[in-house]
Amino acid sequence: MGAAVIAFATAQAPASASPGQCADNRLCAWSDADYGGIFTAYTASAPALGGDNDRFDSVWNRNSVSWYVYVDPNYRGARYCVRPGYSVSKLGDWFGLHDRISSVQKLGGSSCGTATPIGSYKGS
Ligand SMILES: [Ca+2]
Repeated sequence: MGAAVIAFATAQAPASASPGQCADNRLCAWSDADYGGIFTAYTASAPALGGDNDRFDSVWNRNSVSWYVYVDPNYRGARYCVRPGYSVSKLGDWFGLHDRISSVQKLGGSSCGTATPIGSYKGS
């Protein structure tokens, strides 16, 4: 085995930046791209999003497990996976998901299973 040490920076987002709204152990979502607009954070699965239905355009997963996002309520319809520490700054750039997410599901581990991962690593 190599002796490489992988170190992850854990820099906090600037206090003035919208991503700073997102606390640890949450799936955070915003109504606008680049973590702007109306902010909502989830600590558990939600089969329906109420007033946030079909509203999100950016998300950030600050959990150690993956979350699925679905385009229909009750964990139905097209399903995509946001891995631990990953974010999507503009859901419209990923399978046209702008204003389409209708349920979110917290998984038991980091694996995405057969679901398509979306986003890029932002840090957790
Ligand atoms: Ca939808």
